[in-house]
Amino acid sequence: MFSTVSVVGLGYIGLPTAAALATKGLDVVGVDVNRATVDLINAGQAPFVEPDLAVAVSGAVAMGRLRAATEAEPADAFIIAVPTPVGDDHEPDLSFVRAAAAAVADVLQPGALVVLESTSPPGTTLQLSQWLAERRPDLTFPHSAGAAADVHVAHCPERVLPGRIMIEIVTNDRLIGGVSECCGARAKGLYELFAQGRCHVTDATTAEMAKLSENAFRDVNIAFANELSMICDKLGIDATDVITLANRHPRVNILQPGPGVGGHCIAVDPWFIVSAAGDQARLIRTARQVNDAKPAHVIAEVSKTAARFKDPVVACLGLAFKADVDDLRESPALHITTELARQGVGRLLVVEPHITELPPVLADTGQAKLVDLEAALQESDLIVLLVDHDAFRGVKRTMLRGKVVFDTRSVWR
Ligand code: SAJ
Repeated sequence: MFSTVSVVGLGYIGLPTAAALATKGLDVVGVDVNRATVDLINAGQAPFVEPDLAVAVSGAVAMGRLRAATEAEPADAFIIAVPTPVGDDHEPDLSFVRAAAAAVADVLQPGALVVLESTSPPGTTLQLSQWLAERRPDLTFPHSAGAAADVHVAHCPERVLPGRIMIEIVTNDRLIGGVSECCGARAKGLYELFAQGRCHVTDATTAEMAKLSENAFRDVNIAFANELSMICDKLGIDATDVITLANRHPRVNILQPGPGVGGHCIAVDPWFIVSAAGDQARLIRTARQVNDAKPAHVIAEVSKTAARFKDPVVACLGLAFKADVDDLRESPALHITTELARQGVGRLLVVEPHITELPPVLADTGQAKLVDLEAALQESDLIVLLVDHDAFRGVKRTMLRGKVVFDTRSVWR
């Protein structure tokens, strides 16, 4: 039985999960180190843009089912949803998981369940169990005590798509990896309280690897599309035509090339596999390299063309890592725009409907100005479409007349 659940980490995964549990009548305490996030949530507001999240948070807070705090408190179950980034060397950085483990360990009581939702390298959930045990020698844990353990530990990787989180958090199937069989069964009981998809139970390392495989699969497929687009640029033919025609085959489904792969998931998680099995993960590593090389290709193409103009005005449309989100993390669009500004290719007019001021990395170049779409279209010589936001799809083609257009997302065809 679960009546209180603590969600550690109130970001893109933790907060929607907390809201989903609270909506089902559980008492949820969200824990975050960021005081501003905690204050906003307690005021019934969501600290980032995600469809339907704001209403879920304000409803859950108003009903008294959800509150936030900066310190962990005892609960029947803990869900850890903290970042698992990679360092500059592409090695996993588990420091946030370790800090969350310490915070949870200090308030653990016998009978509690601890679930790791953060996408993690193989072996992390077992490691989590060990970290908890090191801090709580008075309790037993499943990596050593198995079914008899005082505390249950499991992995349940998040699998929701930014932009559709509130729908997918309920409808997606879940993978549940128990450190022991009874840990898996217990975690399944928790997720079945709000998940309508099936909960598939396995061991912790298999669940970790299955989640990483999902994102590596997508990364490899996007890399194929991006590589094709660079080949087509060299051959002077249109990659979108090539892909559209190839996709008329019943067993071919090539994804969309873009300015590169961004976000905190697909651009990161495949490195966990490379780190765990570098000699074997050759295709996965190469795909990462191909996708990481795409922004430089776009920058080179735009700079080459801009050099033909005297004092060109360049409109960069979109900074987010993908359509219709405000998330700039690991965004190729932001990287490309910043690099164009640093290289001084011209006066940059930046349009990003989901933000109100330029991020410091771009503002600090002193070369870019945030403007609205209409101004950018009117004043620019070159237009670089970097994100397929809905707001850009409706642009009248007459507005593009006489301009040089780089449509990296094939929106205006
Ligand atoms: N992209 C392309 N071409 C495409 C598809 C995507 O260039 O055809 C780019 C996007 O613009 C973006 C990046 O790839 O920069 C990733 O976007 P995405 O929409 O493919 O995925 P994410 O990172 O938003 O979410 C993924 C999802 N995983 C899979 O679809 C296998 C999601 O279900 C995961 O929960 C999420 O990673 C995660 O948190 O791991």
